Amino acid sequence: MPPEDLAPMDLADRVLAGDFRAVARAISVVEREDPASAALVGRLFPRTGRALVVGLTGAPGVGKSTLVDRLAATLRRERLQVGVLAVDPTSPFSGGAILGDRIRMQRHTGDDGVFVRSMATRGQLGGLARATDDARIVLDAAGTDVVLIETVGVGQGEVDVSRTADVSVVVVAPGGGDDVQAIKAGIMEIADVFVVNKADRDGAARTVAEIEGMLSLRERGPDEWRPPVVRTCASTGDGIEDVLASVRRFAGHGAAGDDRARRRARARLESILIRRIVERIGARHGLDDAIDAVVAREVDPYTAAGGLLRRFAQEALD
Ligand SMILES: Nc1nc2c(ncn2[C@@H]2O[C@H](COP(=O)(O)OP(=O)(O)O)[C@@H](O)[C@H]2O)c(=O)[nH]1
Ligand SMILES: [Mg+2]
Repeated sequence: MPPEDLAPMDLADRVLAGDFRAVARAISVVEREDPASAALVGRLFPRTGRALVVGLTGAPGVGKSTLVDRLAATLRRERLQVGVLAVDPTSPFSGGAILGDRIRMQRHTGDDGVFVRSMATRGQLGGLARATDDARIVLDAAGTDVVLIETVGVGQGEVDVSRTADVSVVVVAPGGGDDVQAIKAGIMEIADVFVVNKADRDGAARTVAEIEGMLSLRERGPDEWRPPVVRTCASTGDGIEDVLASVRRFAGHGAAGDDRARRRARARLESILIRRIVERIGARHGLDDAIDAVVAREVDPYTAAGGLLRRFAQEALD
């Protein structure tokens, strides 16, 4: 039976058997938040927890896709199953970056050990982080050893997406003073490993020095992780092994991983709770009326929210 026609439980079983077509189908299901999502994730979740999820974040053009391609090839030589998720909110499906990724990744198509997928953007970034987190569950359950997630680091939403990873790699290239500015503006905190790609270009040493300079300004406890700065030339493959070694070292640095898993679980639970409560309040307790009242300045937002919550809680007690 084609995966499109399968009931969620049968689809889940095919995913667990490692069937790539079923994996693709299951990711579509979670991506559009099909009603079958919850049942599917519920079935898959107990069989997850094995995959190492690596996020690569950085400005467009720094070489993330080229790096991902090289990393995937290296992991394949170790006979590991690899999943690649390309998440690029600045570029909807018609956009150049994803098309480029598709073409570049074709080197791996036909290789049963690499699953490549672009995540569609449905407008809001919160949705993208959620969909990526669910896609991670699908790939993990399907027996993927390493999931590589490529995201464009331009705003807060991308930081959210990168937090779905166990290890966050921030990629920069020399020449763009912009890149280092961007790091200062926020992605600094999420980096577990820095990669200065295009090390064949002038200015690579300076970019490394700038990042090292920023890192040395931060105080750290004796056992606290200090992000290494790795130089690569993704187009030739130089430094790829070092990136992998740094990623694995971070993954083995226990405490950090537990903390991250907890934060991720909290974010997931909170967002599901908020969504469900808002949906229920909206459907039964007059969220739209309250919105009208706030717009008309008949009531302030705190009082309106308090009233809605009271009615919601009252119903739960009845
Ligand atoms: N000189 C040089 N060019 C590179 C390197 N890595 C990638 N590129 C090129 O930079 C361009 C952008 O790479 P891409 O992987 O698409 O960047 P992304 O937008 O971050 O995914 C492509 O033309 C690559 O061939 C490198 O290490 N050195
Ligand atoms: Mg790319």
